[in-house]
Amino acid sequence: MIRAFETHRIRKTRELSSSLWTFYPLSGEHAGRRRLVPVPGCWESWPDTRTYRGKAIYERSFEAEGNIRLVFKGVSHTAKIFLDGKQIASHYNAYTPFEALVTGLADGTHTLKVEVDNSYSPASTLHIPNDYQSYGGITRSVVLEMPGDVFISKIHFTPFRKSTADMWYGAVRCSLHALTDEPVSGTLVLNLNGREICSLPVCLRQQGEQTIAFPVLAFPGIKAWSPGDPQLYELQAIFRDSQGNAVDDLIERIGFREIAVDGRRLLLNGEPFLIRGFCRHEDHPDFGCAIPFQIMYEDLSMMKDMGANAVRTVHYPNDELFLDLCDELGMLVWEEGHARGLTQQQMQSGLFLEQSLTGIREMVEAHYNHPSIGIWGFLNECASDTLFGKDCYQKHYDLLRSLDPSRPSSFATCAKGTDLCLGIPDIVSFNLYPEWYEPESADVFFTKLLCWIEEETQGSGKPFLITETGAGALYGYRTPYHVKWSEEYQQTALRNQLTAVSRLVEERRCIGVFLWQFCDVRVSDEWFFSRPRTMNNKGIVDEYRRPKLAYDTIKELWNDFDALEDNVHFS
Ligand code: ADA
Repeated sequence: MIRAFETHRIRKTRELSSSLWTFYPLSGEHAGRRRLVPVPGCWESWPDTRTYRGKAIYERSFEAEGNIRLVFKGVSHTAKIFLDGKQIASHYNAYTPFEALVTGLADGTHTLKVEVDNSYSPASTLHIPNDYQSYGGITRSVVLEMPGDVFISKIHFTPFRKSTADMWYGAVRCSLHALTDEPVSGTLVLNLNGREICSLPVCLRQQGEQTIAFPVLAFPGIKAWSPGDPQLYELQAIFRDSQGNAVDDLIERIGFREIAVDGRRLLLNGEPFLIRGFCRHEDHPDFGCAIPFQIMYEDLSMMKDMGANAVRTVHYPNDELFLDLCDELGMLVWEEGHARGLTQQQMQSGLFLEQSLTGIREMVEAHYNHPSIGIWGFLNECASDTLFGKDCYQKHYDLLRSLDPSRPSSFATCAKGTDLCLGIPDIVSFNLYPEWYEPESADVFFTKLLCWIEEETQGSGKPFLITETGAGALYGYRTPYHVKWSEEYQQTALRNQLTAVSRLVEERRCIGVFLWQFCDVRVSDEWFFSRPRTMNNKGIVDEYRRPKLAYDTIKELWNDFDALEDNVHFS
């Protein structure tokens, strides 16, 4: 399954995933041993390769002729793509999509070979041993597209209102890609829910991509998107040639919503928005990071059942299918660029800046149109307490701003008392673990931190968000002694943390919280010393999504947040 909706009605496409591919590792005990494996999937899910770190080959054949575009939604973590023995693309980073374009392919059967590498090495600055697992494999879907000589490569839709009036407007840009040297003219048409709303004559004079901006469009009678009422519309761009034949199309699902920072408040469609969210890793014991659609749905339903209205995609961009579900089911998303816990020394590695900024660019480009994405996140808990780090943070913020001025961006830090970067983001966001790593009560701890932010940093006057809080519990470990790692301890810690957050919300000093974390996740072996079971056990549900005691507590407390939200609205 590629997306939760149809993305083309004219362009011919075929899914190459949702099928078995030939697979073999290139080194280790089982080097060269061929077998059939499912794509998408992680090789850690199969007996011979549960602990394999290295290179492996995936192969399959397909029939095609003419122009083809192979779209890989995610390969973990480094990919080299070969078609009929010739390399046609390469890509680093498991969590962003990429494509390979080939023209003039002869009619017949072609062999696609993907070399996948999940090694830790100096060539990989973001996939490193960490407090989550970097898996190996073709972990998201693969699509074969067969475009004509012109295809629409992107639609870029930005909704806005003038003041807070009811009328919605949209800025639409389309990128067209010509695969021929001959000039091509035609018409670019936009349809909203099947009805034409605009068309423009276009002339492509040379090969390559050209971006066309439509004049600002007014959209009367639109219903806005919000988590409580996630209204979606279908925006289809069609390219017609000079004879009027429909040559190519691209469909996006859009929503009309505005997200903005106003003083200390976060506004969604002009109204204060209170975040009740979960941090969620793409992780499951049976599937690694290649999460099936049904599990994505189940995760979101459990979050909603507890009263959540938001999700933070720690610590990397997520599968588009998950974002499609957030759009459709109504969840505000903090989507995060890939980087967790890097020291200054790691950030100084030659490749870091290029790999991290490329990841940001690819994330925004691929996910720009999702109405559910409300905040872009970057550089979780990296060296924001050093001058070198500050320069990197500024570069990331500036890039995000230039790619998307329509959404706020922020980073999650834990540098209490030492962060040098709080002047940079639109929202000041902290990961805080009172009553777990920190002995102080949540109430005292949050208050002290806020005083420091307000009195001594450039974060003063900005919205304040808690991007992580929580405590560990081993599923099924129940004891009357209230010790750490018990379900009872986690339940109490979360109750205290959430009660302290709601007090800050009442005082208009906090815009909400993302709990750490939705489910228990596997971590790298190197993290065993502070992670029983080599898992991060702060999930509210365990890795199989079985609820711990804290589940009902959150559900109860987030009901109270509903009342708080009304209160914030009327202030
Ligand atoms: C951090 C970090 C998370 C996780 C968490 C924890 O705040 O951002 O990735 O490691 O701590 O469980 O300690």
